[in-house]
Amino acid sequence: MTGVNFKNPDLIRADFSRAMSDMYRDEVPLYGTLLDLVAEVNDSAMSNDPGIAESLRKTGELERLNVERHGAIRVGTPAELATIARLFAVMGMSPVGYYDLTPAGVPVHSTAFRAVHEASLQISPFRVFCSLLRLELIDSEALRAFAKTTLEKRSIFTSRVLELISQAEADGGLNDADAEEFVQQALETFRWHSSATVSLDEYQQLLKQHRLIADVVAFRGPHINHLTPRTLDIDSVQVGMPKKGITPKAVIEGPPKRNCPILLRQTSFKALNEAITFIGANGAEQGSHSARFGEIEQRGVALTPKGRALYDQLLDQAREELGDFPNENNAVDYMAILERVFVAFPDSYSELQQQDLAYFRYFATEQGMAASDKAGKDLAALMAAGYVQIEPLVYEDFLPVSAAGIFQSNLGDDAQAHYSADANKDQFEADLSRKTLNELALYAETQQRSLQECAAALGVSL
Ligand code: OOG
Ligand code: NI
Repeated sequence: MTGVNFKNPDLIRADFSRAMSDMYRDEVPLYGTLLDLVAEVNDSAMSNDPGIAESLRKTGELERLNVERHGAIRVGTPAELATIARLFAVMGMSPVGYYDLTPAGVPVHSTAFRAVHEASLQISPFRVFCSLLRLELIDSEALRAFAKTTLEKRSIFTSRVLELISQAEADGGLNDADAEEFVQQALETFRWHSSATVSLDEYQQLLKQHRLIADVVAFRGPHINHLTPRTLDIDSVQVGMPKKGITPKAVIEGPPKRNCPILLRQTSFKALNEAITFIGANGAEQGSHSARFGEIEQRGVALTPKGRALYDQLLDQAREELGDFPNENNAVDYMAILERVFVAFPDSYSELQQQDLAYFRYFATEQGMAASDKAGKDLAALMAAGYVQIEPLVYEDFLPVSAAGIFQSNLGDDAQAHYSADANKDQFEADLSRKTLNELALYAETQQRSLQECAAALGVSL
């Protein structure tokens, strides 16, 4: 009988996330050091403020905190992108959002594969930021043709994983044994290769065009280039990194430190320089490549369209005042400007809720369930009476300006090309062979579900 014994895709994703983390920790020991530091900081954040742990427990985030991470890959062709989407779908991950990185001088556009329902996110919030190289942005015709044929020759998926994807699509899922094999086979796509598919000279030409182009074109597969654990206190991790022998990037991307964290703050350590064997007419040639790095993130509340517009406006204002991309030389100034400018962003959950700036989950309190004077009260009145409590809905996505900063800190400042190309979501979705989901609609749906559950628990209509 089909359909009965399929493994839950959320559990396949959890297994895959664990296997990926183990592989990366073996390959990049500094990532293991980072995981230890983040665990220490998270433990002390929770023991210093028991309210944090309580709030995380209520929303189900406590269980997911230690397994939480995101990664990133860069693929080279539409066919690779479409197949990666099918691979992630087996694990219950859908493409959410569209990110255009060309304004920041990076020749890619991207989406994030992740689970969309809060119950699935609670089992495994693992996400992958996936970028597609825009070959049309290579201006040398000869190099563009070389890149295209090189990419067309490679196969980034094992033949077994392709079979298992088709099987999952045809049958509607995978049983335990097939799911286990799927995880092992899928992992191969993300593995590092210390040998290139091109000569050192070809690599250097690609590199000259753009570091990122070399990273995508010169290798057999889209190696995972970082994995990012989630911390409850990114400022402490930033300060703690050098003590563990890790050098962080100059500025934390995203909003400044606040009482009520919003969206996403991120920092990373620089990519390692790793030895690579290139092919050569007269035998192998030795060289190196840097791509793999470590990153840490702190997630805050998801913003409504109104809140996001205010965030974008304040970030623009801070960057304009700085007059340059944030870097090592202006980092202190930038942080000061950012903090000053963001004073205009309300910093209590009640203001964020009342002004419709952020998304929340609503919970009926014991007092509310016992009360007899609920009928006819609206949400604000129920909250004022202490019958309903709110918890922030965590932001599950990425930020284009921050992502650009992360790319840049690893590619080097020399990687800032100027492209006149525009965002091209239609082309991206055609290449992906499906639509990307709108993240704001997903948050609104989760908020609505929680309002309905809350109303049902209280026996009122909201
Ligand atoms: C992806 C950079 C973006 C983030 O967390 O914003 C990213 C990449 O370097 O491929 O991972
Ligand atoms: Ni990242």
